[in-house]
Amino acid sequence: MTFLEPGDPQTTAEHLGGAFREAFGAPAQVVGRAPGRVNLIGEHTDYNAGLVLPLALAHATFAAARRRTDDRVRVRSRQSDETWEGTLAEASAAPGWAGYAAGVLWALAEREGVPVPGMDVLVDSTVPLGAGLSSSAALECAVAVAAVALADQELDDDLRARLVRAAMTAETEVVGAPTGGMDQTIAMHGRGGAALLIDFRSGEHRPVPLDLDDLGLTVLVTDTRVSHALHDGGYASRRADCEEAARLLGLPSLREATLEQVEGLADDRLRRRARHIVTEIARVTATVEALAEQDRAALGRLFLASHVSMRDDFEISCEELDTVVETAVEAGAVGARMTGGGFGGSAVSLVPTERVSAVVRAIDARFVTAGFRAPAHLLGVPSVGAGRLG
Ligand code: GAF
Repeated sequence: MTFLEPGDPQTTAEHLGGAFREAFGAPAQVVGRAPGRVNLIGEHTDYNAGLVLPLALAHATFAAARRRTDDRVRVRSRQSDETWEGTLAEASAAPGWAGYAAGVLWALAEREGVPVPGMDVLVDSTVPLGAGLSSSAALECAVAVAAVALADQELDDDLRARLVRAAMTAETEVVGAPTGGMDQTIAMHGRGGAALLIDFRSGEHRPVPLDLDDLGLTVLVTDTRVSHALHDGGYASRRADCEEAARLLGLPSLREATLEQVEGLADDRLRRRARHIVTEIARVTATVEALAEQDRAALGRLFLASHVSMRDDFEISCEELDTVVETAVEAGAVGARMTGGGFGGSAVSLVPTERVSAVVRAIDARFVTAGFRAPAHLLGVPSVGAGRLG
């Protein structure tokens, strides 16, 4: 059974240090690390002022950096070997992956007033790219952490909040993906052994202990390897539908809507979109309660209801994701659902630990029979949020 491994952070950082010296001819001075995430439940609710319950993965992105004597920025990735170079001002228009890495430096300096020196940056990642596990936010946050470490700033709660905002600005304004903030928040505030309940109306978040041993469950994440991109039309059109539904109901956001109000919407598509949001927010609260009560059956029902809602009402699933969910449950998972933005990417299953091998084998076999590309699996171990290494 092979899982995508997160690797040991210190070893990854050492390799990155060696590669940095080769790429830029001098040693790195700091290394920032930021994790990917898997969302347990609460999908597309963040930009509706709702609730989400993600956990930070052990899989992470690392950014090694060195201060320059001029104000230029060079960012390079071990994944693509492409270098982007320019001034901080030019970073606001950096294309492709550099939009996240250099864009966040621009946002830190220009929007958050955080001093950012000229620097060379090399990144490496164990978060699978394009798998709906928030590799973009991990990239933004790892670079941001490295930048503030170079500027000798202490990463306290206030600075973490500014880094979250800068990472969101890079994503929405530089890359053009109108995302809601869950990924950046969990990357900066993740806790070992806990999921994070984030309330996007109050802006508050708190850890929700996730004692998987006590529950006898493993969080299995399956990447369908169907490509998923947040800057194409699907994500933005769901967001526009939600905003239109709230407007028609005369509400500031769907967080304020009741199911009764939503069922009264005349437009079938908007009614279904809004129904997903209202029921999904309620499922987040119910999941937190089920975790506290260690009620595995309730967790399973909530996961499946969430998946059905995303498949039928929000229409963001795909055949491969539906296949993972169906097969995982048939092979013994307590519950399973697609996770993240949708249109491909990953599913998350809660699997009795002794059934993990059987579930993985069943999914792999079903993908072969269906003629799908082989999926990849990893274990969702709740891990710590972004920080400086060493
Ligand atoms: C993506 C977005 F980036 C998040 O903000 C969130 O909306 C998620 O999709 C869906 O829950 O990861």
